[in-house]
Amino acid sequence: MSKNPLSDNERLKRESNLLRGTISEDLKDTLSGGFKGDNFQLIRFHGMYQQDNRDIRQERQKQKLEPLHTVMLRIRLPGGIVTPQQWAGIDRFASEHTEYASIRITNRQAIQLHGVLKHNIKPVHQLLNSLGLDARATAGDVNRNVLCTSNPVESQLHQEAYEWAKKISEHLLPRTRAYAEIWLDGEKVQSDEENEPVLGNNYLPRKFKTTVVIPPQNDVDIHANDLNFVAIGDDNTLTGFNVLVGGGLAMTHGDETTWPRLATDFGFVKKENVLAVAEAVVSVQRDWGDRTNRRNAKTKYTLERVGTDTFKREVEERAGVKFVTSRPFEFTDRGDRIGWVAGVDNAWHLTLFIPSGRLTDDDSLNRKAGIAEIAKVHKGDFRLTPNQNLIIANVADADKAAIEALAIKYNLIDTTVTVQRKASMACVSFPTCPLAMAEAERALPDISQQIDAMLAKHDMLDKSFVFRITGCPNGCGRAMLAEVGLVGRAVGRYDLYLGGNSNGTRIPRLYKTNQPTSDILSTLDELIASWASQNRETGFGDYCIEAGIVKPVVHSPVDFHSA
Ligand code: SRM
Ligand code: SF4
Repeated sequence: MSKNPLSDNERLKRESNLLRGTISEDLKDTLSGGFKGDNFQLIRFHGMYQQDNRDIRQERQKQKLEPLHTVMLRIRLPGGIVTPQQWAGIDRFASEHTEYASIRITNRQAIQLHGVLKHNIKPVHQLLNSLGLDARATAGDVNRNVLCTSNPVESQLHQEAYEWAKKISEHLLPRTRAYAEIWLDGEKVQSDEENEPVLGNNYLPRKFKTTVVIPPQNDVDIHANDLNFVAIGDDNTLTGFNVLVGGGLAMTHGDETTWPRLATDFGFVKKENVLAVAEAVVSVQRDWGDRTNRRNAKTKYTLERVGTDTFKREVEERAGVKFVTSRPFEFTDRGDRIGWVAGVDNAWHLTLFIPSGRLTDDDSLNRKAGIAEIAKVHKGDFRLTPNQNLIIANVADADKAAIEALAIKYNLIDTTVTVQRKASMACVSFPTCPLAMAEAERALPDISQQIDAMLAKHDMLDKSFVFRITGCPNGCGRAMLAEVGLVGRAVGRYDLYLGGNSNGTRIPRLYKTNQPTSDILSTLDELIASWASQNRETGFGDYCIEAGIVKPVVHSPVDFHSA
């Protein structure tokens, strides 16, 4: 383990009195809209990030005004399931009490509310509590929202897999009463009466991400995650899970000690061992992760430093479980099936394409109002997908026509959206993300249109490739698992990565760096032309490898940064 001093985040976690800090006192300070000192970071463990609108930052600076501080609040939704009543409550709050009046579906099946003013923070936590929801551990150095393959349509395994996602989420939550005390006026407890048996009183070295996935779908993008449970069934009965550890996508421009990494296969475990294995993986990372350098603190770096066999043996020892050889499985797809599908249980499910997961009534489309109207009559539930879309799930035959009429009325069904647009994703980026270097969500519509035009030119509109833009190398848009990925460098400039594959099991390689958007599009135009003329039946990412345009990344810690 490194002899370097611990990072300052370690001090603040240690001194935080199990995540309380002085947040309650800070809330009373109405002179500033922001949080002071350690509280700025500590509120993340309670599911919030302090932000300001970057579009108006300079203007406020000129006027000698403090940035207009608000928080972005992320709601915890394991497996992305929300009831219509919960949706209605969230929608009302977003409309009446947030700066942007939007609901943002994230690519980890959560909901983000941007622009919550300080005096509205406590009320929103209380509202969530009254709806049976919370924002616990959706940010900070803890296990985040647990993903589960969202599509209930194709698999008998879904309900049980979803129950496991919920159980894992609950099991790995912080146990501190800080959240209840600060936001819900819960009874105060002496923190020395409390402990964090799983996460440890200093919490984890870095964020930690977990999924439950049902092949052949890889909608959750397992290789972006620290810990993955791949559901294995016999005769439609769940028997257990293959476990894959140590995926992650973030990197830092110019720092070759950082890289995206695919998760490593540890083997199969029976379903009754899931919580023990989850706890053991978390606890090994808790104890062995690097707490001196946050850039190298995630599980992927711990695995490479100590060796995957050593890490795996320690997990077996702590869990009291032996991994056996993984059961065969195959991923064939990551996208959502937009439109109506009858599920295995004969209920109907309508998947709506929501551009970048953004629901707002600020445009003429009124999609946010549309979902609110559907919530008033819908008797099933809503499911958020890791592709930032929304499923109106479990609709009875008799209710189908009414739901569809509302979806059409509020522009939620758009038959002109191309397959390529559906396979494209962007992170939030400007104006709310403080780390953004280039546009992503706001740039995607225009870039997508131009890519569609290129495909049309070559009579390829029925083809698509996974295309993703991320506003900085933190990689929230999962460009590092795209067939074509753009990673922001500066406003209007990106690195272009090529050669990932359609099912998300290969990391793409840098092809051109720091290019203006127009040059990236010209390059893509040429590449699509050669794909169309030479081998249009091969996926574009595979074509880039086969044609020698880029070499495949085989083991990224070793070869990601080589030419
Ligand atoms: Fe992310 C930080 C948005 C998925 C890697 N991410 C951020 C913050 C909170 C910026 C900040 O720290 O102040 C962004 C807020 C922007 C805003 O205004 O809303 C942000 N990340 C998002 C979301 C909303 C992107 C989206 O368009 O859907 C996703 C929220 C997921 C959720 O519900 O929890 C989101 N972030 C991801 C993913 C993809 C994934 O997990 O599947 C990644 C890459 C996978 C990984 O973790 O390796 C990702 N986000 C990061 C990182 C880099 C972490 C690292 O290992 O270094 C940061 C910065 C950090 O943690 O220091 C970050
Ligand atoms: Fe912000 Fe960067 Fe994440 Fe995009 S990738 S949301 S710009 S941190």
